[in-house]
Amino acid sequence: MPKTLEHPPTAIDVDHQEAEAKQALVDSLLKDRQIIMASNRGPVSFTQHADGRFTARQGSGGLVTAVSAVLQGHQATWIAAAMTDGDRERARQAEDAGETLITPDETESRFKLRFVVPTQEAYHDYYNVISNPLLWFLQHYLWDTPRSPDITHETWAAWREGYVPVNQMFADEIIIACEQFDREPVIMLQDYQLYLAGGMIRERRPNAIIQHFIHIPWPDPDYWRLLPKEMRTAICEGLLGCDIVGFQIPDHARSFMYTCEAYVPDCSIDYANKCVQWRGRTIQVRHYPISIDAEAVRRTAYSQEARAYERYLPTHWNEFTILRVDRAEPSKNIIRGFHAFDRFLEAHPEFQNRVNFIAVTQPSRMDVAEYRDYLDDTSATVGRINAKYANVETGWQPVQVIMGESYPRVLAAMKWYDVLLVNSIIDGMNLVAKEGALINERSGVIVLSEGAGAAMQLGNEALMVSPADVEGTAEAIYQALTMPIRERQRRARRLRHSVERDDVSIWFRDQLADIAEDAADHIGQAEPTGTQVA
Ligand code: GDG
Repeated sequence: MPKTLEHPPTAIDVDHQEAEAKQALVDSLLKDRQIIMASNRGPVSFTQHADGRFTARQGSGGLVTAVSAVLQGHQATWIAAAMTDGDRERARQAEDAGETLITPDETESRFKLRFVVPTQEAYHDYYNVISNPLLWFLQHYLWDTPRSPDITHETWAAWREGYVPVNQMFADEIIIACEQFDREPVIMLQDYQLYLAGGMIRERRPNAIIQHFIHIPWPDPDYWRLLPKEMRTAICEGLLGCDIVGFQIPDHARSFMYTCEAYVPDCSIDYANKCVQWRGRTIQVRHYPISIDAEAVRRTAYSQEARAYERYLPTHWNEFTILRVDRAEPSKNIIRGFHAFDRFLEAHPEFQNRVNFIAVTQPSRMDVAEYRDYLDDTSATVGRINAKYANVETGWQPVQVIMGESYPRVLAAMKWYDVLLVNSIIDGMNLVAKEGALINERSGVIVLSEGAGAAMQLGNEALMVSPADVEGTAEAIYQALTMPIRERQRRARRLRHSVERDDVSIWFRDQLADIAEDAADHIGQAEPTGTQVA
């Protein structure tokens, strides 16, 4: 006899049943199927030492942090571009030895790595001309449009000799990797460097299962018009080669559908069911807010290495501490954050000498002039504010910059803030806000940009600011520093619970569950594999 419920199902029962159903879908999808992950930056980068030995170091950045965490539990092949001399040399040796896959670390990692090795010129064009200054800038609304960008013959050359061929190299490597498996693997492409790869794989492997997740915002079609028609259409069509295109939040998913409607002539959009019909196929357009691996973040935050940093970091703290943690990246709005701090000190001089603003900054994309200039401008702003307020008697300097790359140090610093400032102009998600919410020990307040994807989840408990609003951001800093402790505690508790509940495993599970469900017909047709067309 079926068991009768003693009470009607609660929201928790329903959540639990839904989670079990999704997990069952994922388990059946991956029972005898592998994952092929592809991203520009790999999970590790290699350094070769004088004795010829290689050491591997985990890469930084939001994508690698999140994807490495979810892949630990799976057998997967990760395809990435060789970015350093060490990577290139390691890839060359692997090829000479007939080693098809590199194991980054024999003991811990279950994924294997394959490098794509473009020439340095092609890589430069793909990464330093198209991906970062063009696509990243476009997708974060970073242009000063009366002056930039200029799309010139040089941009076109970089597109044709860099972006297109490097995407083709990724597609080729992925196809080779697919051929090793009996069942069609799940291909998961990551981000804006690989927009053309999905379409290129589809051409040669019509039954491939392809999902593409875009970590960064997707602007309105009007802004995409700044890219020549051939480029923007190629980007949309490349993505429409996939089965599912995923974004961080619904707004970005919707903008993508509008952009397809505007620039892909033969497609039709079903906004209600969130899909695009194109050339006889249906492409799902979804959103999956990315998060952090709460357990792993805590492990690192309380590791010996992090604790070692905790011994010297307190020299930076003051009675009140404001923290920001970012790559030296224009979209993170670092300079405007300092302007807001300057306004705050001006408007509330009683805080002078008692508050420190610590910026943990990681130099990024230094081969791109805009990034070098931005870092220079950041340093100049810090110098100006310190010169304006420094107290020669007490030795107080209001702004301190900790430069370099160390994930344990970042997490160690996050334990201590009273205010975490995340004022990005626009941000796909922003993992720093979630890490801070999880591990801060002082019931610190998060001042969060309305433009960060994280606002969707954390917006109720953070103090929200409009990214260009210097005055409003200064005021939010003041409000945070003067907030009664009970309110700080209440907000901090809710933020922490929210991040604990929706961690990165859900981001990953939901994508795979959708692949299992929405691509079910298509997976049925895909067995057995190897139906090559060209
Ligand atoms: C992109 C999107 C989206 C590690 N070492 C250092 C360092 N880290 C870690 C941080 C954080 C991550 O890097 C940075 O992630 P964010 O999400 O804040 O930013 P992006 O790198 O721009 O990531 C973003 C993300 O992809 C995932 O989808 O959330 O919107 O732009 O985990 O702890 N950070 C710093 N120094 C280090 O040495 N500053």
